[in-house]
Order: sequence, then structure tokens, then C-alpha cells
Amino acid sequence: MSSKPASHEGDRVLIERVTPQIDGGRHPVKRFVGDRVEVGADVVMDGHELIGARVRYCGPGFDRIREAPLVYRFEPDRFFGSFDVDEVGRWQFTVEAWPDHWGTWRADLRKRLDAGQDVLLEIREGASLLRRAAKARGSRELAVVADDLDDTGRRLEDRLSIAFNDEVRRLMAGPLDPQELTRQRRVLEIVVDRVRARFGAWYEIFPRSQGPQPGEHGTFATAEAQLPRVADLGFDVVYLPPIHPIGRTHRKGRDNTPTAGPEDVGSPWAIGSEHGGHTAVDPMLGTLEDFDRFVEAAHGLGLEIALDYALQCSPDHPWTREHPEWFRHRADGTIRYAENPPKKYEDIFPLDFWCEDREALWNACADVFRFWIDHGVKIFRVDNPHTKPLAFWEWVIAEIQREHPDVVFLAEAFTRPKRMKALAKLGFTQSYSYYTWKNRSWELQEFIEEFLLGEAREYLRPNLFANTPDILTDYLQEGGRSAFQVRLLLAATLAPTYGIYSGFEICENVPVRPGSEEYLGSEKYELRWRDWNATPNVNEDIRLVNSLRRQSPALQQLGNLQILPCSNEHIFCFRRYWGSEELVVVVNLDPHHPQEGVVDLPLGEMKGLHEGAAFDVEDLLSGERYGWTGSSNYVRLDPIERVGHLMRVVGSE
Ligand code: Z3D
Repeated sequence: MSSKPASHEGDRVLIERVTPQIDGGRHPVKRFVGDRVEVGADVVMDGHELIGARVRYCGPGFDRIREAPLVYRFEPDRFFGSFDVDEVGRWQFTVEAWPDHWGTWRADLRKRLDAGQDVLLEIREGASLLRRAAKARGSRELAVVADDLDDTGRRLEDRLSIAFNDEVRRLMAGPLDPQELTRQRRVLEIVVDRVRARFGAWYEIFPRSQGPQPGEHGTFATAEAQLPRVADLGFDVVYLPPIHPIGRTHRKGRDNTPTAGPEDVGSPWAIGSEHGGHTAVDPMLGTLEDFDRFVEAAHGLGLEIALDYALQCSPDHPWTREHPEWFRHRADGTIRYAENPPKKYEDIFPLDFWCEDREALWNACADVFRFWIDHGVKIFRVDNPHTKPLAFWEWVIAEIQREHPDVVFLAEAFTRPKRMKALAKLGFTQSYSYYTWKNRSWELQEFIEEFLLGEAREYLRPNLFANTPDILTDYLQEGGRSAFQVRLLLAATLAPTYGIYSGFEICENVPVRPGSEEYLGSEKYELRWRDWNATPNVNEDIRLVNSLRRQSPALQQLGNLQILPCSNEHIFCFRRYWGSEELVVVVNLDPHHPQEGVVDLPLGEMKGLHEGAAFDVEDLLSGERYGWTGSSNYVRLDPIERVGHLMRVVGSE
């Protein structure tokens, strides 16, 4: 086999390894509004001429194409530059490069002058570069400059001042003629999200459990009464499990029993009854107008509502009658219930996303989003997305964000890492994570390195829920109130977005049976009335940590984190920094015993400090101040008193 060049007009310059990008540009990278996007590219050319390079980019409107220079820095043949993304939506960028004849000519001229050489011929060559550019660009201005430079009647001094004139340099920027421009073929994309997609404290609550007294089914109106409490605890987002009519057929009973009694309320994820499906509300909760009022009340308190989006149907869902073709029927005409092995969901049917009529099905699913967006919901927690096609998510999220770029999608995909990451790459704004199960130092370290600091940070933003209605971890079951404090403090300070499921604040920790992560008397199958001031509780801890998060820029950013060594493996220590603010978080992971150790700080890297410095740290949780000297400092944490320190280096802010 022979290979020959495609033409004799190949690119003069080669552009490679453009960053940021993931998987060769197959997926967009993600940023937040207000971020500066740092662009890098290898740009390689023959010879010894200088190279010019720039990034061409445009915001979501695609109306205004802008450019920013890339300059040679830090490493051989690599160029860097940046631009700001100041609007939510999909941005595009590409890199361009060209031989910089004018820049090369000027540098060369300077060298010859310095060496005392005669430069008259060089000046004539400079004039011809100017003419070439003038012609290619149709610029009269450059033609005039060319004549002036070439004017032998002028003094050499004047001609040199034209050669080195900055305005002329600016006019000569870019390729002299278009043929000399190389453009990176793949246009890269950036999804830019709003700030709430990065920073927020989430609170999950079942409205039906918010009745006025034990045993009484709650409504949107009675749940509204909880909102001031939630706002006062400092939460930003209130996430509601499905609020739709609940099926009767195969309804589950208390504690996930396969049959329900007449009084059993069923799982809210068993969506659909004779009262409607995904665009209806459970009549037990009230009407759609009641829901609207609830949303408005939340907004009035500065809370955003997140809704569950669970694509599945109870056998009683209207779609099972109206669109039987959307479900896969077995040889005997029945439909097999849904599963997420090893979990069995006997009360729901999965949708057949690859059915013949999939266009109508996918559109109907997209319309569910549109419906709730019209009712003021801009955040969706998506149930088990890994059991539905990746292609569907890529399509539907792009579709909805094209119409509403500020909509946030949280993936509840407790699945294998690559699938979790794939969903994030394909569009999910945030992801539930393995945080729930990372309790030891080395586990936390691995998790942080992979999901908060690794390559994943280009596209995956973990939402650190400390518990969920499906996940009551051993650690919480066994560690008492201190365990709740530890998990809260870690979640709230490791990542800008974290959450708790209600009941956490009053340290609910009884599993349905030993070895299970399910709650006893799980709210998934029954109403659960709570005394929010029951003891023990961590209400004060939540309020404090949420208010500190709002005051500390370092806690609102993603990734500005460094794990710090500690002599005791039960103590986990890390640094959060942003601008001039320096925070050091120290947590005793052992909820049962006091632990002590020496933590090591990288003083040389910390703002306002230096090796060997003496400085004060203030524990923002207790208000206490400690005088620390040098990089190694002693800490002791007794869980009876406190589980951790959230230190701010005094003077940093
Ligand atoms: C989870 C959901 C609940 C119950 C099941 C019940 C099912 C359907 C699950 C399915 C997805 C997701 C939710 N992980 O709570 O399961 O636990 O027993 O069969 O009603 O709903 O939607 O968090």
C-alpha cells in the first residue's frame, strides 16, 4: 500500500493536544458562569520562524465570535491563553495558528541592529510583507504603511520606528493571508452552568410525611410549613421524591413487603394511577395549584425546589393503556417488572426506550421536563439514569438545556465508575457519588483524588449526599450522634454541593435489619412523622456549617482542595483555598474515641504564610483561636466535645 500526501497545500502548522477537552472532543467540558477557561495547545512548525496562535470562541448565541491570544509559555512548543465564560449555555472554541512573519521579521531586524549590521534590504523585505498583507486583506491603511516604510527619502530612524510601531504590530497580527492559517478541525464545546449547579446545600423531604400530626397524610400546604425551618437551617435546594399519583397494582407495603394493605400509601416512585401520570400530582398532596403555591413559598424563602424525575410506570399509569407499545411485552402478553439488580421493583414497569415508537416516547419524556419547568422547577434529580439508554440522556438534556440553559440535572446513578462518569460526560450537571461509603482516611483520599481532583473534574460534579432514603450506612448506624457530625462536616466542606435526607438532623439510624442499609419503617413505604427537635440532633451543626459555607468563598468552589498528611490515620485533614482565604479542615473519623496527632501544612504554598511561620488559626466552628508555629502542629479531637476543626488562617480571607 502506498501513501501520498493529500495535496501540496498541507497545513504549515500542526495543532495538537488542545485543552480543555475530553475524549478527543467527543464530549463538552463543563464550567460555571464567571469562570476563566484556560486554553492550552501544542503548536508545531518547521524552521525557526515565530508562530502566532489564538483561540476563537463564541458564547451560546453564536452571534459574536471572539478571539483571545495564545502565547508561548512554560514548555517548549506549547501555547496558553484564556477567556471568560460570562453566560450560561453551550460555548464553542477552536484553536488557530500561523507562521508569524511580521513578528519574526521584527525580531530578526532587532538582532541585526544590535549586531550593527546594515538593514536596508531587510527593511525592503518588511515593506513587502506589509504589501502582501495589505493585498490579502484589502487594507489601504497597511498599503500606506508599506509605502512609508519603503520610502528611501525618509531617515533610517523614522523607518525603524515604523518597523517597531505597536499599532503596526497590531494591524499585522494574525496570518498574512488566509491560506497560512491552520485551524484545529474539531470545534470543542463547553457547557457553562449557573452558580447553583456548583454551590448549594440540598435537603430531601417527603411532603406526604409533613402532616400536621402523626398518622395524618401531609399536603403541599402542610409541607409548606416546613420550609421556614429548612431555610433557617441554611439549605438552598429542597428536593422532593416523586409527587405524582401512586399506583395500586402491586403496591408495596411497609418495609418493602410485596403486598400492601388498604391503608398503605405505597412507594412514590411507583408513578401513575387513574389520577394521572408524570404530569399529575398525587391528589392526596393537593392540586397542581397547591404545588405552584408551594414552589412560590419556597422561592420567597430563597429555596429552590428540585423534583424527582423517574422514568417508569406503575401498572396503573395512563401510558400503560394509551401506549402499550412503549413497554416490552413477554410471550404471554405480560410485562416484566423493573429491576436494578439486585434490587427488585415489583411495583413498576420499565419503559422500552428502543421500541418502534421511540420518537414519541422520548418526546413524551422530554415534555415531562417541560411541564415542570413551566411550574417553576429548574432542578431535577434523575432516578436510576443508568437503567435507561445513554443516548436518551444525551439527547434529552441537550434538548432541554437548549431551551432552558439554566436547568440542572442530578444523576442518581449508584453504578460502576465508568458508567457514572459516562452519564456526567453525556450531560448530567451533577452526580450522586460514592461519598456515602467513604469513611476511612484512605477511602476518602481515593475518592477525592478520583472525583474531586482527577480528570473527572472537567465534567463531573459530585453532590455529596450524606444519606438517602436508600442508604443508611453502617457508619451512621453505629457511630451515634458523632458519626452524623463527622459525615456532615466532611460533606459540607469537601465539596460545594452536598445534601442530607431528612431524619439525618435527628440522627435516625435504625436499619430494617442488621446488615441492611434500608431504614426501619422506611418513609419510602409509609408516612413518617418527626419531632425535629428530638435529641440527639445535629440541627445546630447544620445551621452553623451552612452559614459558614455561605461566608467562605473557598467552600463554594470545586476542587481547590489539598489533602494534608496527619500522623494519625483516624484524623483526616485537608486544605481549602481560594483567593487569599486559607482554610484547614481537621476531622476525627473515629466517632467513638478521642484521637490526637500532628498535621502537616504546606506553609510555603499557603497564602500569607512561609516556612517556619508562626500564625493564628481560628476554629470557625467554635470561635476558638490557636497559635500554630511551623508546618507541624498538634491536634486532639474528642468526639464528645467536637469531631473536627474548621480552621481559618487568621488574616486570610
Ligand atoms: C429508590 C427507588 C423505590 C423503592 C422500591 C420500589 C420503587 C418503585 C428506585 C426505583 C430508584 C432509586 C430510588 N434508587 O428509592 O426505589 O425503594 O422498593 O419498588 O416504587 O421505589 O425508582 O432512590
